[in-house]
Amino acid sequence: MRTQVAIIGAGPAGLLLSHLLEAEGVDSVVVETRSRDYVESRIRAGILEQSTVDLLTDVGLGARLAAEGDRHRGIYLQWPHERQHLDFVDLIGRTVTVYGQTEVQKDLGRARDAAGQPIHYGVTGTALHDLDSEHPYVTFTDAEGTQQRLDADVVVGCDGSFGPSRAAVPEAARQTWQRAYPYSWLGILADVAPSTDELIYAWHPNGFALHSMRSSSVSRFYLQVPPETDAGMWSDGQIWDALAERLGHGEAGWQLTPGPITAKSVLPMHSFVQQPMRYCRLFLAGDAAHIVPPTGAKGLNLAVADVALLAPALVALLRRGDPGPAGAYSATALRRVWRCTHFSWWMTTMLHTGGAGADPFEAQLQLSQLRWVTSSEAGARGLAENYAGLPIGF
Ligand code: RFL
Ligand code: PHB
Repeated sequence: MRTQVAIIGAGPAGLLLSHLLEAEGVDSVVVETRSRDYVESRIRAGILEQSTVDLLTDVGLGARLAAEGDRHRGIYLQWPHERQHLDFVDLIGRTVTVYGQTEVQKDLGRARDAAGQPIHYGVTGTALHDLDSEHPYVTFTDAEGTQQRLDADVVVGCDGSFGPSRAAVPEAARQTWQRAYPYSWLGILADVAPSTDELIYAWHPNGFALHSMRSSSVSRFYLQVPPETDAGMWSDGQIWDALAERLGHGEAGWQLTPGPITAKSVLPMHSFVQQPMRYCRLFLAGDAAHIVPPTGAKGLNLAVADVALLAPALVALLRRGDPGPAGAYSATALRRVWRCTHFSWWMTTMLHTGGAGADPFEAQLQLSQLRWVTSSEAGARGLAENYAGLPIGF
């Protein structure tokens, strides 16, 4: 097989890249280890920045998003006896939209179907070759068990944190940074109407809690738990009790409504950046190059921002023979990556508490910071600008 762009991974980064390239007349082939059902049902992010919504809309992927997405003006930040609303529209004139990654993934899948896009699901043994030559290629075994070779002008690693692309950059040519956080999130999905109109991020001495949602009848919640937690250790009753305690803010008139839990999982929290995001004929985009803890809701948005920058760069390279934008891709993308890495780290460390052995000094600093970002216009604007999104190309 031969294509212009070999894309590894059919997550949001890989499928959106293939969509953007096709609109500009550049062909691509996508290879993916999982099944289509699996990638379209895996529950992950839920919040789209305005720039993500604008981009998806501009490229013809906005119809269902406009009909079913729920636009929010802001978020609540809370700590015991206080719940404060930050109104992003008043602060910076931007909104965020609740629309699950599962839905983005389905919209992208349908658009690729309509375009007759070749996507190889269920492949094994993906390997990258000759990236430092003019003729890179990818090999894999397809779902029928046949060995395949895909020749391309460039290879793009959109294969998330467990794929082979990031390690295909020779060690001497890459630099990585990482931070593991001493807690995880227990996430649940419940068939119950949200008990809030907008997301609640709660600081609590027992640990952070987040009330999010997917629709008017489906709620999403997260609880800070110790890193070695097994989701099975928490009964449904214990989860609802912990959520009610941490999300309650001591005011009469607010109650958390529990409901049937339909999914339960634990996700570790870490930060990771690898640079550069280009090595010869290999480009990295999305989680393949960087991971953020989910507290700032940045992971999916950052993957979209990478690809929004990479697609025109590849079009310039492959259609016009102009290497300029592709040469600038890594440095430009990394500016936003580091901004979001900082913001996600900052939200995470402001909101998570130490549990047993907690440092009482640190807790006071966190509470002081929370009071400042909710009472100072300058503080609130800084958070709003980072959360609701910097413009594409920042
Ligand atoms: P993805 O979505 O991980 O897609 C990468 C794809 O590459 C495939 N792949 C391979 N394909 C071929 N050959 C191989 N050898 C391959 N190895 C892997 C994978 O099967 C997969 O389909 O990366 P992408 O496209 O960069 O998109 C990034 C986002 O998915 C990610 O940033 C967010 O979902 C992060 N994230 C969350 N972000 C939030 O903002 N809020 C959340 O609540 C949230 N929850 C999560 C998350 C990420 C999770 N992961 C990665 C474990 C929950 C989880 C569990
Ligand atoms: C989610 O709805 O899954 C979600 C929302 C906001 C976050 C993280 C996850 O910061």
